[in-house]
Amino acid sequence: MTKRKKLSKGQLRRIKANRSKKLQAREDAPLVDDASLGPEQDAVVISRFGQHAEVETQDGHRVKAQIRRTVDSLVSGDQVLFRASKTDDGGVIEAVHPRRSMLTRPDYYDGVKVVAANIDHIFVVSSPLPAFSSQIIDRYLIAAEDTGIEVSIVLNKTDLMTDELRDELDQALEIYRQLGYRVILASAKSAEGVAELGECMADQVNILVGQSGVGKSSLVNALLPQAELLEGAVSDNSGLGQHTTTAAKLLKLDKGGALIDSPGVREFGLWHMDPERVTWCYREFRDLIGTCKFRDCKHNDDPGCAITEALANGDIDEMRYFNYLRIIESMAEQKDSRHIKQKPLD
Ligand SMILES: Nc1nc2c(ncn2[C@@H]2O[C@H](COP(=O)(O)OP(=O)(O)OP(=O)(O)O)[C@@H](O)[C@H]2O)c(=O)[nH]1
Ligand SMILES: [Mg+2]
Ligand SMILES: [Zn+2]
Repeated sequence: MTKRKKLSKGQLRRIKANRSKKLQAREDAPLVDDASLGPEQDAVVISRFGQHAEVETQDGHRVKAQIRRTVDSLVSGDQVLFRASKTDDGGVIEAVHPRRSMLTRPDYYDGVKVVAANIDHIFVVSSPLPAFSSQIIDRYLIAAEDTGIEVSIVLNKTDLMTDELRDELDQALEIYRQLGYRVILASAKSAEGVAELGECMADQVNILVGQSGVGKSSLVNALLPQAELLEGAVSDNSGLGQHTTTAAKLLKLDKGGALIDSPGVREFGLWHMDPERVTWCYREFRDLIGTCKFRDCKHNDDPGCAITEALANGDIDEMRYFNYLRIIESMAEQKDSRHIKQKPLD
C-alpha cells in the first residue's frame, strides 16, 4: 500500500464537502423494488456515469444499471454482482467483488480518485504533438510503479515525425528500454505498431493512460475499429482535442482480455504521494535506497549520497535524475501553496 501524504485542512474540508454532497445525491435516488429483479449474476463495469453504470453480463448483454447506495466506489473494470430488471431493460448493481489492482490519480475534489480496477497492464502513451516530455512519462511511470502493475510505453503519431525527430525520440526512449520497459513506436494513422500493441494486450485487462491529445482513443479505434470512439482534433498548441474522453470505458478485445480508454489530464500531479515513495518508484534508484550516508538524504547535494554517486558513475541517466528532482520540487511547491491548480476534466 502507498503511504499517503497528509492533506491540508483546506483540501480535507473540500473533499469532505464533496463526499457528503455525493451521499446526499444517492439518498435522493429512487429505490428499486426487490421483487422486480432477477437472480444475481456476475458482470463487468464498462463505464460509470454518476449514479449509473453500464455493465456487461457474462452472456454479453450490455445493460444500464443503477448502483446500490451500499456500493462505495465503482469504476471501469470492476467485477460486480448484478441483478437484471424483470420489467424493463435496466438492472441494479448489488455489490463489487474485491479488486485485484487499481489505478488511482490525485483529484482536486475527491482527494484520490480511482481511474479503473482489475488492470494487468498499463500503457503510458506519449506523442510528438502534444510535445514529447520524458518528465510527463516519468510522472505516469511513477503512478504505475506505485500500483505494482506491469507498465509499457507507447510513442504514438510516428507518421508525424521526420526521420531526425524519430531518431531523437527513439534515443530518449532507449533509456526506458534499458530500464526494462517495453517501448512501442506506433501510429493510429499509419497503423505502425498497432499489431504489436494488440499482441501485448492479449488475454489481459489493459489501460491506456497519458496526456490529453496523445491519441489514446485513436489507438483504441485502430485496435478495435468497431469501437468507434470519438477522437479529438488537435485544435491548439496544447493539442487538446474537441472530443476529449470524459469517462473511462472498457472494451472487450477480440482475442480475449479487455482494453480501457481513459481520459487524459492536463497536468498529472503526484502530491498525494510521499517523496520517499516517488524515489522508490524510480526503478534504478530502488536498490540504492537506504545506502546513502544520511538517513534523511534528499539525494541532491547531500554528502555520501549513493544516488548522486551512481549518477556520477554513469549508472543513473541524467535526464531521469533531472526529472526526479523537478518532480520532487514541484510536489513541495504544491504542498506550500496548499492547493492544486489543475481542474479535472471529468
Ligand atoms: N497524425 C496522427 N494523428 C493522430 C494519431 N493518433 C491520434 N491522432 C490525432 O490526435 C488527436 C487527439 O486524438 P485522441 O485519440 O482524441 O487523443 P486522446 O489521447 O484520446 O485524448 P483525450 O481523450 O483528451 O485524453 C486527434 O485529432 C487524432 O486524430 C496518429 O497516430 N497520427
Ligand atoms: Mg480520448
Ligand atoms: Zn541520497
